[in-house]
Amino acid sequence: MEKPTHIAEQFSAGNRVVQVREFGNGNINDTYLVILEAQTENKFVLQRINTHVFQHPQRIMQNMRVFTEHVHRRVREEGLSWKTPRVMAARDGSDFLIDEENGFWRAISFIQDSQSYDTLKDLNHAREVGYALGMFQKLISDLPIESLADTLEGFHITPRYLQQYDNARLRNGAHDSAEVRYGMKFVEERRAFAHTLEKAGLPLRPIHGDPKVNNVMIHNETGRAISLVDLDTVKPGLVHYDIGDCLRSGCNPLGEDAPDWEAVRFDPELGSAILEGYLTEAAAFLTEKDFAHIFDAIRLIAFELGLRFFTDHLAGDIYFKVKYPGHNLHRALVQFKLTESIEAHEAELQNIIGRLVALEK
Ligand code: GN1
Ligand code: MG
Repeated sequence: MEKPTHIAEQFSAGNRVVQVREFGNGNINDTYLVILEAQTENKFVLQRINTHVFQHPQRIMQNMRVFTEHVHRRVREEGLSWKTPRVMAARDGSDFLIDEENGFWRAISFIQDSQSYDTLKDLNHAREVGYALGMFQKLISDLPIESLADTLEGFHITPRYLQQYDNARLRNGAHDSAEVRYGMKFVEERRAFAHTLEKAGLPLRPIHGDPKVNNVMIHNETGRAISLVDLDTVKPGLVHYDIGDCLRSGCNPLGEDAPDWEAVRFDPELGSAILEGYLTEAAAFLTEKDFAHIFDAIRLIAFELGLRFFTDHLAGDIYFKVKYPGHNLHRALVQFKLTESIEAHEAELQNIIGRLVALEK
């Protein structure tokens, strides 16, 4: 921890750094929690941005400034109890630091008295996670998309991932493991479906991009969601990808790394609770056309993430961090199983969506 500790000292505003430890389960950036000797705000989050993935990290910081200013103003004006992480300045006053190996570091405040969880604890937690996404999208729904830079080109455009998959498959020649063959067949059967949201004529709006369960901060005492963190992929996109991602992560109780991928299932009851919480905030800015594509969004994003992991496996693990060879293949199979389960629950999910939307009208 010598390096992160040394960097942390540059962001600690003169306070003594007591401890630096790895934090969270991010698949892209390196994340650390820094503990300070300080009266108030005795921790912050330090991150080294993966510049292989985010090739223009300054754009992330620029978006964070635009985003934070906008949300802070709305929260203040409307008297909401909602928190947004602040960017912390380095010693020289800038909001990032580049080390001697060209590593890009930035620090953000920790949302006090709260924590996040990798899986949903109960239906109440599910409603809070949905509410958090609805609140987040509502707060940025009036932010002009032109004011946000594209921090990651092609992110959540499913047909682009299909193209990358085709390239990786061609370059890699023959793969004859049964699991790879299952994956390839799975993708082939859903080729046309990959275009469904891009062809639907939905509007671009500001989105979060990664609203999975463990990015929602839950207040330790009240159990209420008070923040949605991980703002690197806030950019113009389709809100449907956010909705889908929230359910994809929330309704898979066995998790993204389920040891037995064949046992993975989508839990519609948790899905219903997430959507219920989401719509309390989001129904006001969504249209009939948006509602009509919610089911497709849930199915598509599980498929998309599976496709992304699968492609990365074929390409030699160049995008997502892996803990062992075959990790990305395993993750892909988990998402494909989840997709299959979502497909099997289509009628039930369409009913749930119809009922919840009707309630909000
Ligand atoms: C990545 O690094 P992390 O865990 O915040 C990925 C998301 C995936 C997620 C799956 C920029 O997010 O799109 O949904 O892994 N982020 C990027 O766990 O690709
Ligand atoms: Mg993320």
